Amino acid sequence: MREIINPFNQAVIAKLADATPAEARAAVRAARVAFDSGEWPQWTPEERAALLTRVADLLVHDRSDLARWETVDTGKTLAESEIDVDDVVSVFRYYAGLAVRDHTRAVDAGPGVVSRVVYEPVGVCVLITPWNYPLLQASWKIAPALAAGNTVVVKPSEVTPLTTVRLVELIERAGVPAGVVNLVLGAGPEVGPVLTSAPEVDLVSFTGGLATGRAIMRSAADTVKKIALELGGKNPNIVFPDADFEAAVDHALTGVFLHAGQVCSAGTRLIVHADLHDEFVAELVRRAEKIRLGNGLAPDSRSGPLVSAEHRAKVERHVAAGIAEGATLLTGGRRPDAPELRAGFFYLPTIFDDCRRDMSIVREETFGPILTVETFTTEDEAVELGNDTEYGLAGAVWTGDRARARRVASRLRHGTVWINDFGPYLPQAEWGGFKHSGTGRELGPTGLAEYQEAKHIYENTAPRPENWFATEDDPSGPES
Ligand code: TXE
Repeated sequence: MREIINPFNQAVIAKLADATPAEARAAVRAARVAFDSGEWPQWTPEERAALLTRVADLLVHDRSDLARWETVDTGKTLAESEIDVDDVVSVFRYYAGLAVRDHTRAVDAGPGVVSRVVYEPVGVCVLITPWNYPLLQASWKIAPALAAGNTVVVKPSEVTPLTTVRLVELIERAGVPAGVVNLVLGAGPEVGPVLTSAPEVDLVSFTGGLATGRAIMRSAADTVKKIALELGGKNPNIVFPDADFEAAVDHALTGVFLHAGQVCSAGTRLIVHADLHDEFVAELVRRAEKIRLGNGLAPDSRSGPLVSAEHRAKVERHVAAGIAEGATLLTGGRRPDAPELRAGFFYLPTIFDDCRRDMSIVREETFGPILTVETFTTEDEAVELGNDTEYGLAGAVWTGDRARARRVASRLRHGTVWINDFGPYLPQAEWGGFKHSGTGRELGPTGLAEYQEAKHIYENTAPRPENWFATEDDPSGPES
């Protein structure tokens, strides 16, 4: 039995059985059978949409319960967990709407031909999710996969599986046929490769770390699966001197310290104009030192702990590297002293100044409450710094000059760019990364298309021979 720990106090909140490799294979087979010969493929788009809407209604009904579980499992504040549940509801409703839209495209192929492109489900989809936004990430994959008519095998993170277990229960209560949604629990390295290499699987959608993403791509290569990967980021937040100071400071703070920085799109790289640097950074430090860390369930907590002891150890290694490389530690850089936080995996909001782009703390994803500060003087330099990363998930530009904002936004090589904001995403708008941040997109119409195959149906309404291979002595010669 695997013990699931509340990262605030290390209390065991659940015990769950990991799947064996044989059970993981059985889940894949169940999904295959349900796709190939079950009742699910006969469901109309309207019936699938109604299922997703029922799931959304059940989520609304169980909102506070789910939010509580998400908080004790991940450590994030209850307010964040509630927002997560609301977002998950929106995602199910959005894909219920897209499911019933007829995506068939008629192609004009001239007289005597009816040509159509239709969109069909890919088949069996393996959906692997991380520990930072368990419920949200599961919904970004499950909702479009079901909307498109696929069957799925869901593998949540072994660190925070609880709300995914609940979500799968809700989907069953909503009336999904047996075998359509299958849940596999367990450690990634053990059950993961079983799922990602299984010949019966057509697609793998994964959100998690870069190293695991690479391993999954390799593992899925022999069977040429479709792959969608979201692999995090090292996201620049560029601030010009003419930005709205109050708004920019506020968003810079939440952009990096929300959920203790365990956010793939966290604004971990502050790239601030030299003229604004001193005032801006001093204010950030002042506010960072006031962030109330605590139990996610307590209404006055503004940030919880890191998710695990292992993860905090990684953050500590990165901070040590930053100091060794010569970055100036302005605040944080250690665990908090407060006795009531000792049992949790807390780490103080940390700000490093005098950072250079070649430092590991600027280049590698820490996934913790660590902000690095770099400065620039020209627009070109800001863009160059913002793009100087192997990742390309998200970035922001703050300026009062709209023309400049749009210029910079169009030059940043990131999948999402915010202008005078940091963090929002919409179910209707694509989410995903350039470069090593991944391949494919979630959310929006492309988030559905990932789970569809395009099929061209070419119908000749007046067939006649072409006689391409006719010869002079062949009676079926070409017509003159
Ligand atoms: O994630 P993993 P980890 C980053 C972040 C973090 C680092 C490592 O920098 O510090 O990744 O975190 C499953 N085959 N992100 O190790 O391993 C695993 O069980 C198949 C960014 O916790 O990527 C879990 O369900 N699956 C990220 C999922 O992969 C495997 C969010 C993610 O775990 C597997 C989280 C394998 N061989 C961490 N090995 C983001 N993009 O937001 C593991 N898994």
